[in-house]
Amino acid sequence: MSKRVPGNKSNNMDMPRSKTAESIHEVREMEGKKCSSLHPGKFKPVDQKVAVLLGISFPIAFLVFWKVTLPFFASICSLIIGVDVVQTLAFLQEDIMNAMTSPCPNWISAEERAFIRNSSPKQIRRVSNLTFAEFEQIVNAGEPIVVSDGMKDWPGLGSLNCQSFFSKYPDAEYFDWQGQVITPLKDINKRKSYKGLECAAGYIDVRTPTNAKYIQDWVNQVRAPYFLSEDVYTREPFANASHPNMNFFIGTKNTGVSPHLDETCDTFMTAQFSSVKNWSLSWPIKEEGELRWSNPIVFTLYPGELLFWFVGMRHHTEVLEDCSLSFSFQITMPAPRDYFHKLTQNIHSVSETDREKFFKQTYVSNLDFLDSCNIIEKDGQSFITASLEPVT
Ligand SMILES: O=C(O)CCC(=O)C(=O)O
Repeated sequence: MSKRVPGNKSNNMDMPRSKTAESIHEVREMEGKKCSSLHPGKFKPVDQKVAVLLGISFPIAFLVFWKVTLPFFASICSLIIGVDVVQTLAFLQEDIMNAMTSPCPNWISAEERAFIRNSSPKQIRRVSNLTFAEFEQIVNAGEPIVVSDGMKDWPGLGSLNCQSFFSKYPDAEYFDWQGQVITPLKDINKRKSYKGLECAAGYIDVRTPTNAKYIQDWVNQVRAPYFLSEDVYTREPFANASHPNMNFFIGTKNTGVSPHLDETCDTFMTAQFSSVKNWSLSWPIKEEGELRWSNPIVFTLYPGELLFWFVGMRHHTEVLEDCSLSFSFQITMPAPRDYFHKLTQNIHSVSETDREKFFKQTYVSNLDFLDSCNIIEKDGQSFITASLEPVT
């Protein structure tokens, strides 16, 4: 006798058709009992319409919760527990949302974004055909400035961009902020967890032993700005051609550098070679007896432009498209005299506790770094510098 196995096709062949259908129905009903606790005894496959309805309504419900319910409760809470707590929660909400929607690590917090959004109505001054006397006057006042024709005679302008830079200097060492690793440029597309140049943002320090062999080549790509009397970034005794005070920044779209302050006395000159970048700059001001950061001026820097900014200035950058390549130089001459005097006066007019609180907003580690800066005269020129020692 052959053994009958339920569900075996050959065993059901000789059954009447309606009986087979009945058995299948029974088996399905059994299966339904096993796996559905919502409707014990009855299994109904989910209706397609219901599935579509659920698929649409869930995101809508989430959106309503995120955009309406949560803000509504936030405003109720602000009345009960105070605006600061609610503001912190709102920043947290924005940080979570950014972390969920961006492929790159969050390089700027919601709180810092809010600081930048609250920008000054003042526009940055853009100049061209500048003379040294005009430049000296602008620097003296510490007014950040863009010189739109600043790189007009620079050999690297038009030919240097991220791709040409990567292929020309394959073993140059690049420090990637997201991964916190040093990578040779030829491997920039092979960074762990990223496809191609995705989220790449970092810098090249020209003075590492591997990079130093390219210094002369890099110096050859640039010129002393036409409105300066001489080459201020390779000028003795504060720098020289083999130790120029320069660094390179590389960044892809939507990456950037969060607001920070460089603890140095020098003036910065940034030269934009490729792509466009948004910048913000702010500086310490005193209002109603309190030290605070001025509302930032926000502007875009385009290829071929030079930007000058000064000691004590808090800044952030964000790449707007493709891949940005820029060089930053630290220069000491001419000195931002009036600006520096006002700055130190403001900083020292408040208590040490207040000064500490103020600088901590921007992660300054050496609270007294400004005390090491001096303005000196040499060969009929004024310099701002932390040291008289030649750079060796
Ligand atoms: O150029 C940039 O993107 C950042 C520059 C910067 O933060 C710096 O030089 O300190």
